[in-house]
Amino acid sequence: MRSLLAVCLALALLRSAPAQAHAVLVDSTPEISARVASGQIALMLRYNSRVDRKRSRLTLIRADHSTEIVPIAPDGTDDVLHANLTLPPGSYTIRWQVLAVDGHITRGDVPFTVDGP
Ligand SMILES: [Cu+2]
Repeated sequence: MRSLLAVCLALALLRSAPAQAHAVLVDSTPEISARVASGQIALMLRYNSRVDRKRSRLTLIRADHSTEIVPIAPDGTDDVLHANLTLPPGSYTIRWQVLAVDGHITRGDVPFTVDGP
């Protein structure tokens, strides 16, 4: 009974969320247009609201336009996406697509450069 009440309360809160609650990127690692060292890169994307990790997608785009889906790590809070990349020097873009709690999908790009050792 207590958990049912909690679910109802959560639904009520969701419905009263403002219509403009779709996710906007507010911070990232690497930052947009940043230069990072080659090797392992801890990718982090932070949004202004919670996102549905299971219905969100990260795609790595290389300079030759080839692409690769980047697995989203399960850790972190609901407004953050984490992923681990190991990349040789070059120019890359992370294309993100996320589903926010208001049911709206937003997309964007984080371009960055990996420098040589
Ligand atoms: Cu929205």
